[in-house]
Amino acid sequence: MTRKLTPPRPRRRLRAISLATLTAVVLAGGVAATTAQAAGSTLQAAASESGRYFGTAIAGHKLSDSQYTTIANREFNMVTAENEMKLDATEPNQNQFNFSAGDQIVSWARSNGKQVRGHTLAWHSQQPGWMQNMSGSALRNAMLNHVTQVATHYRGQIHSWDVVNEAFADGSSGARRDSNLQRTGNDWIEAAFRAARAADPNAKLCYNDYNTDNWSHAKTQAVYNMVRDFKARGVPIDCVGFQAHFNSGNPVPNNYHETLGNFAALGVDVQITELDIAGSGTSQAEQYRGIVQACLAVARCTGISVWGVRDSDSWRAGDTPLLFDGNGNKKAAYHYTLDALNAGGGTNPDPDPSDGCTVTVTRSNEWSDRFNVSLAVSGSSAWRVAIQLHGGQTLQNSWNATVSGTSGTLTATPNGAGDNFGITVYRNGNSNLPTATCSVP
Ligand code: 9MR
Repeated sequence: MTRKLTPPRPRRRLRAISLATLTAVVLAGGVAATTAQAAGSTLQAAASESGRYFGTAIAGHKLSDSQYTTIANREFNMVTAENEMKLDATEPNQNQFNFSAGDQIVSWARSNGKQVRGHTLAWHSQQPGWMQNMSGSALRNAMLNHVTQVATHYRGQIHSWDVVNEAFADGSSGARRDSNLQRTGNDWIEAAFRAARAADPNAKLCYNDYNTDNWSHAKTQAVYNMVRDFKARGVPIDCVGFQAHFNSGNPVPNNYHETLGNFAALGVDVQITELDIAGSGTSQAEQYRGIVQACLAVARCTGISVWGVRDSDSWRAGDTPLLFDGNGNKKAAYHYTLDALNAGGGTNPDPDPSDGCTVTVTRSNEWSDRFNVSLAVSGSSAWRVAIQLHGGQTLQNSWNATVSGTSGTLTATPNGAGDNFGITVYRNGNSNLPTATCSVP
């Protein structure tokens, strides 16, 4: 069976407006909004609003952990096998293939309605022992046989394959990474892509790498030049995967959107394939928001996958780089990511901008029991903002405005401190970003 990605829709699908939102808009004196807030309540639902997927790496040995599978099944609709489809797992002895661990993950994914990214067919790392010791045409042929056999086994079940992984060197050289595969000849990458296309013509074929996020880095430029050359010469490549493993030594670049956009302009999809960001709290959350915003700004950025479910599942667990803590609780990074997917930019815009002023709503700080919301008014210095809290949420505090009400619909008016104000909201189990409508009284 062939499953193909629906291309991102140019406009978000309109979702049913909730009674609460409708009431808020009517109470605020506005016209019932025609562009309701979508508010997908899971990562996969929110990403689907723009036709994108949201995925995770899955480790087969964790599929018996019900907390793990509950979160994974609820939040994600794309699955990457963290290790189970790699070369050492699938061909432990030459020409003896073992697909049991990979099949288990594909089976879990498909029985739960999820798509699968294949990872990875040709890589210098995690080669089985027999391959590590090979060279020359024997290695080239063994590599091509591996690509063919594995892609054939999974034919029709893979959304995108990381055909070749991590083939460029780090640092300023812009060179290919030295490896036994590279020493078989510079054309090994395109040979692998051609073999993968022949074996599974419907899978999207990706080149996947890390440290390729900053547009000005030599490695990014080198991969870009290879993809441009492949497109010019008709080598079958459909996508570029950006692993996106970030920490203080490799921070989220502020030109990420430019990087994704420039690759997409070559005529390939771009995918964020292994996202994790070392850190905690608001600072980590803001970086996740930036990544989502960069992807949403590029039409051909078709999806985002994080590299694990909970921090404790991460290959760098000590960096707490994921969206759920070790107990399965949603972190600030989760809420910022969900907001950004829902609103296209991490803000809820005024659903009725026709009545003299507008307001945007942005999450701005997080604690376990409460969070801050920043509201920015424009269009008039005389304003009245109706803020719709979600079910359970209550007001703790406000600043730079006079705010009345404690739950449901709050009303804010200027108190002389300008047009930017804020509130602190107790979650009481509901972390959705409030919505707001501005009018001129
Ligand atoms: O998360 C994977 C970890 O469990 C393995 O031990 C490791 C072995 O190389 O690979 C990790 O996944 C890597 C991925 O396959 C390719 N990009 C970098 C990932 C993190 O190291």
